[in-house]
Amino acid sequence: MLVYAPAMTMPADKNPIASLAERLGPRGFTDDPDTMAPWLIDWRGRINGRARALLSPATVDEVADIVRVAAAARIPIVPQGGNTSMVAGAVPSPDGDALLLSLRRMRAIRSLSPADNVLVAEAGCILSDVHDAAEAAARRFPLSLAAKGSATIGGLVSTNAGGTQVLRFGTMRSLVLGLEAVLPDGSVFDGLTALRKDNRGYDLRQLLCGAEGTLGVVTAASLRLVPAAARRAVAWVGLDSAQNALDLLRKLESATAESVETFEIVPADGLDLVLRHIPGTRAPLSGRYRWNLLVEATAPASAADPGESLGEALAEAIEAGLIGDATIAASETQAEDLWRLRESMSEAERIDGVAAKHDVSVAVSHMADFMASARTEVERRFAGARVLAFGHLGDGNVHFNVRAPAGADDRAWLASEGAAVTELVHDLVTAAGGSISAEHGIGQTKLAEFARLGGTARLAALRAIKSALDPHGIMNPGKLIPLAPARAAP
Ligand code: 2HG
Ligand code: ZN
Repeated sequence: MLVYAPAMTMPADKNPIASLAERLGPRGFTDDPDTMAPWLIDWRGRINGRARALLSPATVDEVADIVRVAAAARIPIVPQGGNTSMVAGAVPSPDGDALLLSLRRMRAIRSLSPADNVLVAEAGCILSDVHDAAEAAARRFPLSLAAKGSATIGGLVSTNAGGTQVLRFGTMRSLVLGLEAVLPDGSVFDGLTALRKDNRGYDLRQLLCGAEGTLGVVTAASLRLVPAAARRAVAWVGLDSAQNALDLLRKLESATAESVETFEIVPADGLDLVLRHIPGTRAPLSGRYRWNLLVEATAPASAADPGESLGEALAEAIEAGLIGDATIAASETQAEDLWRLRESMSEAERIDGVAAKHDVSVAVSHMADFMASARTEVERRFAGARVLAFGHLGDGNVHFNVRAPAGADDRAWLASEGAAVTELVHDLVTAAGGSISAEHGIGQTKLAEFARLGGTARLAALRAIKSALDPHGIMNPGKLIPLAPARAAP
């Protein structure tokens, strides 16, 4: 690991924007409003920003030059990956001061070492391209999420992404072995190691993971690979109790020698939304159950077929009355169809209307209780409000989204009730010892709630780290680090 000496403080450029345009050329610089427009609005279409220009550097040296020029002129930089943040973490502020920085031209896979089980990818690399490269080398990068076709490595690192396969191999943090990043003074942190052990003090790599671009720009990452999964078994389960789902998880873990990688929950009304809005989907079970689970177990070539042990364990669970019904995909196409039902959940909800979104976690064993009691409380306080809780039950993380009463004007309802709903849900999750942001980060939309509930010591430490590394506050300002308490945003 090598941290280059801090960049010399540069005198402020008289015309920094023109200098950057010249340095980056037409492929790397645009201030054309139409070209910039799609990148100035968040995925949910609720938060708009403006920017002076969109910069698309092709090398780490260009990124360093951009940061040096911006630091000298005190111009804010907003790094952006696939722009699928759920918390508007990559949208610049409406004042139009910032430079939007996209690393989509830096999309090379720099190296892949099967002997080390390490792949080095540039920040603009798309997650599905990393999956393909690992697979071509008989390996696997074991993190996945619905936006895998657009999410970039830089964005995944900067948000410490989770997704649908965290159960066995953890979130992005546990898969990043090293990073290359441009720090807020323009110096390059060259920490692209493949080391499994490295105790040289504070872990900059882990500081940058989940920093949401507030401590620098991630330009490349060394990623841990695992052996390819030669076989997988994908099941869809119908049952009426979320607590039974958790009991099933523990049974499956021992029955399948801990090969369960996915344990996702979808409520009946969530499945209804998917079937209504996503073309080509169909219900996998004949009955309608209060809850559905998507379960995947994988095994290397040398191990027993995970489908057999999964099938036996599910049959026993039906026999014991733990679950109502289950089906195991008989082909890759059927497996993909089951996955599609889960991965389309967010899109189906978005098509149906707006929601107060909450990305919460509690201890896995408390999640069933939390979902039931929080739902009762929300319905008691907000007549007709419809809770849609889905997601990563096996990780103790659900998206506890709350929609307007049926037939109501959902945008008007959200504007009048959303903040109060959010405060209630976050108060309940905090009282349960949980987190108000399990995997989506803080961004802009959770900032006020983080200020209210983040806790004095945590917030003071975050602010101290931020001001030590970014004293002029140029890196992604207005995200993650709350300045002062304010009202909640739904
Ligand atoms: C998911 O798990 C995503 O599908 C999106 O994290 C969650 O839309 C959401 O609330
Ligand atoms: Zn999720």
